[in-house]
Amino acid sequence: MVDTDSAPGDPERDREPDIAMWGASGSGKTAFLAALSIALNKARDAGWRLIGENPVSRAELAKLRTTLLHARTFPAPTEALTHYNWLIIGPAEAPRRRWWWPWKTHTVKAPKIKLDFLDLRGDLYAESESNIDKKALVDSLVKSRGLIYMFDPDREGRVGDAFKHLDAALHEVAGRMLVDDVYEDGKLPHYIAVCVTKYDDPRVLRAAMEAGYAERDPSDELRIPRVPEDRVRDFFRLLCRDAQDHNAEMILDLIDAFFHKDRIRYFVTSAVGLFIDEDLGRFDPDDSLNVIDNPNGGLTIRGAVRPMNVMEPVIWLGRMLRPGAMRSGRWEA
Ligand SMILES: Nc1nc2c(ncn2[C@@H]2O[C@H](COP(=O)(O)OP(=O)(O)O)[C@@H](O)[C@H]2O)c(=O)[nH]1
Ligand SMILES: [Mg+2]
Repeated sequence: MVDTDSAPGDPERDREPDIAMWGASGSGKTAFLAALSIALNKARDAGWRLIGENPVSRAELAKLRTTLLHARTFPAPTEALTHYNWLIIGPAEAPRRRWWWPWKTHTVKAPKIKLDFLDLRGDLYAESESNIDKKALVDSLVKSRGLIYMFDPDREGRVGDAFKHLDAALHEVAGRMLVDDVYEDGKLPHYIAVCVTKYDDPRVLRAAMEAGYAERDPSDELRIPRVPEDRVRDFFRLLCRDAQDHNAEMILDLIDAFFHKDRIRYFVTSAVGLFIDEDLGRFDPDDSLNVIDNPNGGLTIRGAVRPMNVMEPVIWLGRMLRPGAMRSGRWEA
């Protein structure tokens, strides 16, 4: 039920909801954030906005958006450990009346969620980040209550180190949070959105289509193949199975071991979305690539940027972490 009457000693009471993002370098974190502001802008009616809390974060947000929308390419790999503080502001609810004060309406504040994003050095596929970077990352995970965990199936197919990274990070966080008796059930208190990135990448899309995970909704004008919500976890398992590292299959077990089952959700995401030929007006499986190689050795985005499931994980976490939200992990309308 509604969690407004948590016990006075409850460590979760009155805390500011805070989301941290994490994933191997090159897994698509920066691109995801660039796409997040675009996705939130496109869906204005949903009423959620992303803003920078300080001048540096604001400037970076504008830069990321411009790179994707106007330069039509991906943000450059991060040079140094950078800490961004962004705020996601949700729609204010309708004013409420209280029974003991029925003549006065009580304005319900717009939900605010901190998005604490630590962009680690982006020297792609670096073997290990420095100790300072690691400490900052673990600090940010410990402080947060919502996690966005990025899993890049393409990288897993080649490098295969997601299990090693996840295992190490979760043990560090658990070592800091679970040794005393605050969380008596032995699980971390976070909600976690596990995001499979780069769905538009032909290897990922093909895997989804060939294994029958991608379905086209006849009511969707663009006929974009999507993995239905209730099958994403199984699709994730398939990708882990196909990974370079056989341990990858244990990623699901690892997540289950550390988090409450009803606080885990899986999403299939893409920062740029699939290519849609505007003349044809719908998805064509033989022409779905939205990125092409450019002469500078980078990638150019071909068509419109249509972020896929970029806003959804963040809003889900926002709703779950909102003071008074249902703690069951169920999507609350
Ligand atoms: N096809 C495709 N490639 C992506 C996507 N997101 C990221 N990438 C690629 O992955 C690279 C690394 O992404 P980046 O966001 O910098 O990763 P980070 O190190 O986790 O911040 C980018 O330069 C792109 O080439 C996506 O949604 N689709
Ligand atoms: Mg980055």
